[in-house]
Amino acid sequence: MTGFPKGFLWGGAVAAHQLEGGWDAGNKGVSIADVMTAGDNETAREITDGIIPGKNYPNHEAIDFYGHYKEDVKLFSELGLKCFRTSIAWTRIFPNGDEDEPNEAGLKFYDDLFDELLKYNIEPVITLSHFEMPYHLVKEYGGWRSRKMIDFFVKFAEVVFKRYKDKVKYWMTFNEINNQTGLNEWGLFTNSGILVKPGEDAEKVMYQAGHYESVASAMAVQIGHEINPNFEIGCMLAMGPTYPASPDPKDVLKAQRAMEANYWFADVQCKGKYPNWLKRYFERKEFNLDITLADLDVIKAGVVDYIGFSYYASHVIKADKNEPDDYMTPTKNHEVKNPALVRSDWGWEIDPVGLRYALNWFSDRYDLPLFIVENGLGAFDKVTEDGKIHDDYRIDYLRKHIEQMRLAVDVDGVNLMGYTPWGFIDLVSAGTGQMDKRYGMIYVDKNDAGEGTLNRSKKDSFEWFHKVIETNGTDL
Ligand code: BGP
Repeated sequence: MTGFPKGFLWGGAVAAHQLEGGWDAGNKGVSIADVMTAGDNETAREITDGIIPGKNYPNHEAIDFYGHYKEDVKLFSELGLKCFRTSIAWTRIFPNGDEDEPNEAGLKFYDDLFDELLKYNIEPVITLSHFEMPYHLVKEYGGWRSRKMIDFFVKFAEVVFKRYKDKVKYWMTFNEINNQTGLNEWGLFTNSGILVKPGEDAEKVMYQAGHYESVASAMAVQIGHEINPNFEIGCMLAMGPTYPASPDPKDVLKAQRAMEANYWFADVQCKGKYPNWLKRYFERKEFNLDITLADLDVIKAGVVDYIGFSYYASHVIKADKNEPDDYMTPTKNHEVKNPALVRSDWGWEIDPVGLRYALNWFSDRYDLPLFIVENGLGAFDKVTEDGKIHDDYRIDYLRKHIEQMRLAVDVDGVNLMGYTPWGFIDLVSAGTGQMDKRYGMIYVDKNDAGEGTLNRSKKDSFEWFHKVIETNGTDL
């Protein structure tokens, strides 16, 4: 066994809107995350029209990393992190998104944060857009339904690439781009700032927005490489493999089609072209999307350097008897439970072997370096009488996933750059807008009602992960 390569990027991942707080500090503008309500498993989060006092609290204050970043980064260094994945809040740099000049106070905050990280030899890994676009762009332009978004995003990217060119090497353009535009059950594309209008073809809107985001991503990759040829700029996809429910060839084909439908962005961002099935699909559906020849050239020239992806769970799919031959109907309707797996408190199917499957799937298709930039267990943590959190369930989850990563590297020859578990410091959940779905190795004293001291403390998983990093993944 050779184990993980030297220089493997062990780290932790977060996103600006889920931990920073300081929602209006330093001239920051209002982001789409700032106007969202909290939800739970039954109630979906909603976008309110502007800020309604008391209703949009979760992301406003979060865990106030904005005010605590120095003590937090010190803790990250004690944990032994080699890298720290976060995003730059777009609204700190361009508060409305369409200004001519960037906001110096916002730029200065990230200068200070990156300096603090580098002081401890922690490499920043930066996502440009992580579910937090300026709300003004949603109101004025309809979010990613507008082509104008390409210019706004590329300008933002260029400004931060230039400013941090000597501090940041690893970048990603859009967090979970296949989720940004993903249709969800509420027909609301929160992540791309699109509210579907009654009577509108939601699927068409989604593909159009996905195209504009793909062009913007490819432009940013090209500009980034011009600014600093040493930049490593990746895509970022939400990966959850889909298995067939049975050996029935219809189920197998259905699962294959579901994988294509979920990961076509990878073809666009890694191969620089649309897959054939999707081009045919656009024609058959008569979408007549706004896709120009110049756009296709941009996409071709802006392929990424690596594939970043999140991995939490896998899915199982079943073809229904009256399945139309195109096999491309929304996958959710056909999902079934996997009897071989147990589920998290939130019903996510825990599947470490699926991570090895996912690594091989990406590796075989794209032959690019891979970076697992999110993985982890959302759970209810209990502070016990000794004042500690004994999260052996989290250790067990992470250990089993790291074991599968190691097999993928050692046995399958996958080129894996690093591993940054999600929410390694407790933060606001993107799905529920609540604090109680915790992923952290660092506990933050704050509850769903927004009460708590904000004190940070180490869970058992903290010491465990520290040892994992120290031994480069050999002592699990
Ligand atoms: C991913 C997002 C993260 C994060 C994570 C966990 O989709 O990129 O922002 O929140 O999921 O999801 P949740 O917070 O809903 O548990």
